[in-house]
Amino acid sequence: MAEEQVLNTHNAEILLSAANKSHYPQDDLPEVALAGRSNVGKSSFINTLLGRKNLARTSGKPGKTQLLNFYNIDDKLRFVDVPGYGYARVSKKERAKWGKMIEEYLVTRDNLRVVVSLVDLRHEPTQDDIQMYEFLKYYEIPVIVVATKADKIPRGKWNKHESIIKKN
Ligand SMILES: Nc1nc2c(ncn2[C@@H]2O[C@H](COP(=O)(O)OP(=O)(O)OP(=O)(O)O)[C@@H](O)[C@H]2O)c(=O)[nH]1
Ligand SMILES: [Mg+2]
Repeated sequence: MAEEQVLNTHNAEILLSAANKSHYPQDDLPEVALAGRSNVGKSSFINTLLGRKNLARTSGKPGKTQLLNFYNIDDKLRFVDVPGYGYARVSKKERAKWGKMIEEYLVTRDNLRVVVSLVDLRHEPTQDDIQMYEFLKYYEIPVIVVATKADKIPRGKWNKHESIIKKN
């Protein structure tokens, strides 16, 4: 592989947090967005991929990520940590605001190449998970479904739970 194509994942940093379009980075680097229910492990997934403990802030309490957080990976691509949906303990108004923020990003962002949609392997996909998947399909945004928290169920049940997710 030519040297300029190697991605140095150690060279990663938070770039900015955005509440709307006017704050997005203005260039044409490709972006990978992480979507999923609040607390499913989006921020943890970014840290795991990059081999970092605490680059993306995580929390045992849902609702940690409240803005679109853009991470610069080696000046070649970005991860975009998106606030989680389905978090019940925020007001309706607040939830509508988050929904708009996420939708604006997903629908209008030319840099977006793929959405990694995280689901909890322990449970059937929620209505919100299914709605997100259908939304992405409708807008023809490529999506990769990744299951988290596999370590919380016995290995022998992975296949069964995987097929439940695939069925939905
Ligand atoms: N056991 C286990 N715990 C996990 C896994 N992924 C995440 N967690 C834990 O789940 C909690 C939530 O993780 P976050 O990465 O903050 O979740 P998030 O999806 O970013 O949540 P919001 O920012 O609220 O939308 C934390 O306590 C993590 O340590 C996993 O694969 N296995
Ligand atoms: Mg988060």
